[in-house]
Amino acid sequence: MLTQEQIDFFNENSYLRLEKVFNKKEVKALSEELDHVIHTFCTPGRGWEGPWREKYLKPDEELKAQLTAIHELQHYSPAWARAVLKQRLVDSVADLIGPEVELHHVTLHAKAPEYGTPFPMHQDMPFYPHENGAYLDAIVHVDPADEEGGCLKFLKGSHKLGPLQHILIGAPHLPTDQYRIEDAVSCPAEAGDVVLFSLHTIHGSALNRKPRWRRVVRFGYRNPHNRQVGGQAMGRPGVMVRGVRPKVEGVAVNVYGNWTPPVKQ
Ligand SMILES: O=C(O)CCC(=O)C(=O)O
Repeated sequence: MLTQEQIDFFNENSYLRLEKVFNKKEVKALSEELDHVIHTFCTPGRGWEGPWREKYLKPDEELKAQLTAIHELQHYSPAWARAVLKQRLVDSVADLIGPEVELHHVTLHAKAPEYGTPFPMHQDMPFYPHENGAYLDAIVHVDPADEEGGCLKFLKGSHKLGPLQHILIGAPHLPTDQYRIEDAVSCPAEAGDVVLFSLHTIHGSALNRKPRWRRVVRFGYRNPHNRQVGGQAMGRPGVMVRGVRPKVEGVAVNVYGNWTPPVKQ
């Protein structure tokens, strides 16, 4: 699915933008169903906390900054349930970490207009650590995002550093003086584009200053052989989106959740 040029780009830059993965009609359905979920289930919050906020935001911005988040949209909306299985997307992910691909989680980040909360430079590893780097985040753009609109930013080549020690005050983040957002490469994207990056890629994003929402949704995909060692959704089996689940030592597929079925006599 991916060209050698795209794979080389990912290996060198630690991210890859896939253009027009979702067409206009699909984006419209994703956008409308997402708005329904947001209005029915979400309350805007301040976004990630921590000392980094003083470095990224002026005092008035710090007070006004807003972010709306919710997990597992595929449980709320058929358009999002279809999206996690999108063939071109899961085949592209498989080219980088496959052949089998398991969905690990889905998370919305909707930055509010004019004061949409930024994200400090970080790896996603501390949020859901895994044994190795065979894990990709796929950021589905429901709205376009450019420099002024709080687009994603990446430190080139950073995924090769492996897991790094993060500051654990507020949300995990990296020291702002060593991993500077000013040194990162911006990745503007259009609605329908998907940006892939590794669990170990150092990334962040600036304030959304545009007078409209910037909605993106993160799909976390892993090779099912890559065992999770802690954090978000630990122990929860995910939907296999490519290939059939392999048996992996130490990974139980606990379809009962916390309920123990009665023993049938
Ligand atoms: O939504 C953003 O701008 C940043 C997203 C991010 O840092 C993440 O999904 O890990």
